[in-house]
Amino acid sequence: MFTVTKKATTPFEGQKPGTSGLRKKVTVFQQPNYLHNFVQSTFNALPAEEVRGATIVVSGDGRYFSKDAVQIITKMAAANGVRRVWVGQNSLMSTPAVSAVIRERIGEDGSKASGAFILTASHNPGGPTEDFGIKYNMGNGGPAPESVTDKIFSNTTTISEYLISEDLPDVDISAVGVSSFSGPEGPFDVEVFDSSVDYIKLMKSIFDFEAIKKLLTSPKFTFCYDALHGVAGAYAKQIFVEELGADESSLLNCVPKEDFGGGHPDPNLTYAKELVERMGLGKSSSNIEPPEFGAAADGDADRNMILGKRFFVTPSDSVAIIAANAVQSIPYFASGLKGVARSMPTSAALDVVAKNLNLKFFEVPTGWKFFGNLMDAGMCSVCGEESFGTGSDHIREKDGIWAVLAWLSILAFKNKDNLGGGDKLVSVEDIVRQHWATYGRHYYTRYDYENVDAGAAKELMANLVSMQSSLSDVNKLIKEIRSDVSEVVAADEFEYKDPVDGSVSKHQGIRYLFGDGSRLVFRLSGTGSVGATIRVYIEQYEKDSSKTGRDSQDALAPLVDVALKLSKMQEYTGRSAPTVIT
Ligand code: VG1
Ligand code: CO
Repeated sequence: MFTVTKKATTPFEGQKPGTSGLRKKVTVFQQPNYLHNFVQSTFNALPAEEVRGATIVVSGDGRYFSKDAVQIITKMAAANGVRRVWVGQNSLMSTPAVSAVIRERIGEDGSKASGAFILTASHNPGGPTEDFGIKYNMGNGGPAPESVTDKIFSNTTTISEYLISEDLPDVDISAVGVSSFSGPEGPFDVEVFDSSVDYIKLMKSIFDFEAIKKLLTSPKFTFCYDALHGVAGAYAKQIFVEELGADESSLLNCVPKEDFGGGHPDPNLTYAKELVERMGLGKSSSNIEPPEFGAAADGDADRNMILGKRFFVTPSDSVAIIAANAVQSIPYFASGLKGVARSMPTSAALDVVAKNLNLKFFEVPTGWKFFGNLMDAGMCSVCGEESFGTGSDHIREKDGIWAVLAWLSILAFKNKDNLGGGDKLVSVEDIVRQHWATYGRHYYTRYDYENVDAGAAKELMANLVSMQSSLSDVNKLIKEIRSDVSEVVAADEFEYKDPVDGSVSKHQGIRYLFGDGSRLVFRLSGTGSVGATIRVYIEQYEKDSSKTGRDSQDALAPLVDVALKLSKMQEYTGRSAPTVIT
């Protein structure tokens, strides 16, 4: 029988969960008691019945330190009276799969999970000198709301002891099966399982796999999926190759690795280099014909990048296009959409679709946790963020593989009559251009300045806020910078009142709104682990269908100029160029 020990500890500074949990360097997490303090603070923030006697999930993207963390959290769960811990084989479970497991999985004895520790730093690099992360998801499958994360943080500042069962043996997480133990309060089980079973079942209940299979096995269609060595690889082979008949050679980097093969597991044009080359968007001019469709995922597989042949789909367009086509193409949505939502910095492409289709529409702060309340209340079916996050109310996280299946469904629907004959396929690019012709185009780009001095970043933001008090001064400045840019008509810091529970979130990004519908948004990232990251979001709407075919960076050049000079980017940060442009 295992025992329970009470260990004395002292608080660590800076354990405040950010946009999506606590993310720090692995070396920070490896300090004695660091992880323990955060886990105990989380247990203490939850209602007793969600800990004592409960079933919780512990898993993640498999990054370095995950295996150690699983053992530590399991021993602490046992000591805190948890009845059962569910672990993905080899500690692997994508963030969307965790959400699905919380919502859908029923254990052999009828048990259901009340929440999950997700071990991931998402799109941040992994390895002994890189990042680790942890976040807690609730019984609805979604990230803990601010009320809970605030309580976790406040607990971390006063913690003096934690509970752990040190004599509970390490569990072999490489093999599927249940290990049963007995403790002072009765039995304690650890069940290791392969979450792809639950996840694939859910995907099959949403999409028409037969229709997608016809597309993927058509000799006219070619496909490529890059997991960037993240956890998506654990699902990709089964879904795309075994279920849907894609060729095995269409999978790139689909073996999950603790350090993501040394790469940056962020699916964008900068970091998904291999895929970008293969899709004909790279610098090398290969004469191999690129595939019709390409996609990539981030470390924990909740993000997606969608590419056509030599064509990039912006995430803001992607969610708008999925929303516009969902009812016809995806069985799950056949009876209509309950509403749609986007994060504030995401372009207004979705707004135009909502207006045209007469759908309820919501604009929420950055981060997935704000979508969950709307979905739980039956107000939102499809949502997305500019940061390569797209999803629906099938779970309460964004879902990278879901987004790929959504796009394949749209392609399958549009091509259902021309897969066999000599007709040309409707391509990803055709779909996007058609969408722009119908709804207009939102030119969009994001500039990221990573790892800048935190003090300088704060000052830059404070200056942008203080300038908002005089728009006439702002407009004078803008006229000096670029006379071809329209006037700022409103400027504020975005504030969100949750329509379901009335909670208010302030300081969610600095906005400058222009007369012609253009927008500049400035935010500090809440997911980095060192220094500060400044994000600048630049958007311009073009309704005239004869002008929607321009190069995006060309079209946005005047606004970019204004954004950088107005914010005095170089003056404050010393940077003459951003780290990443998406
Ligand atoms: C970033 C993105 C945000 C996203 C968050 C989590 O946050 O901007 O849209 O929800 O990452 O994504 P921030 O605060 O750094 O801008 V990730 O894939 O955890 O999965
Ligand atoms: Co992620």
